[in-house]
Amino acid sequence: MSIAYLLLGTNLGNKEDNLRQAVKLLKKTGRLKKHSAIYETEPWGFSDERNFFNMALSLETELNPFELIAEILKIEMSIGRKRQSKQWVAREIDIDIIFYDDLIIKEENLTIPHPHAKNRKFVLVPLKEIAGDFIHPVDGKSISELLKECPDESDVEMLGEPSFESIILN
Ligand code: PH2
Ligand code: MG
Ligand code: MG
Repeated sequence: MSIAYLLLGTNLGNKEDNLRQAVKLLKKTGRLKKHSAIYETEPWGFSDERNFFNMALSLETELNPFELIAEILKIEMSIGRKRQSKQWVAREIDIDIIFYDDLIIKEENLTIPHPHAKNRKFVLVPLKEIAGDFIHPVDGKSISELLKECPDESDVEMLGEPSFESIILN
C-alpha cells in the first residue's frame, strides 16, 4: 500500500460539484485517508476572472503511480475536462499527484513530486493541513517549511469544509 497526495483544482462550471464527483470517483482507486478544507484561490500563472476551488487529499492505494495517473486522466475526462494544447486554461477539474510515498519519478508523462508544488501557495496551503510534516523527497524540507519560504503572494482563502457526502473518509 502506498500513500498518494493529490491536489484537486477547478474553476469552471459548478466547482463544488466537480470536487464532489472527483472525490467520489477517486475513492474507487483507493481509501480516502485525509482531506483539507476547500480554498478559493486566485488563478496562478494565467489570468482568468474565475477563481479556483482547490483542495488536497491523501489516498491509500494499491495502484502504482502510472496506474493511478491513468485512472486520474479518465476521471478528469468523465467530469468534462478537455485537454488543450495551451498550458494553463480554465478547467472543470485538474487532479495532480503531488507526492507518491517518497518516490521521485521523471518520465515524459509523469513527474513526481509535482515540479511546481513548492512555488505555489494554492498547493502548499491545503497540503499543509493534511501533511505539514511530510518531507519533500527532492528538497528535503517539510511542507510547513516550504510554505514559509514560498514567495507566492497570490490570494488563498479558506472557504470551509466540504459538505458533500463523498468526502466521508474510508
Ligand atoms: N492550476 C494550474 C495553474 N494555475 N491556479 C490556481 N489557483 N489553482 C490551480 O489549481 C491552478 C492554478 C495548473 O494546473
Ligand atoms: Mg495542475
Ligand atoms: Mg494536471
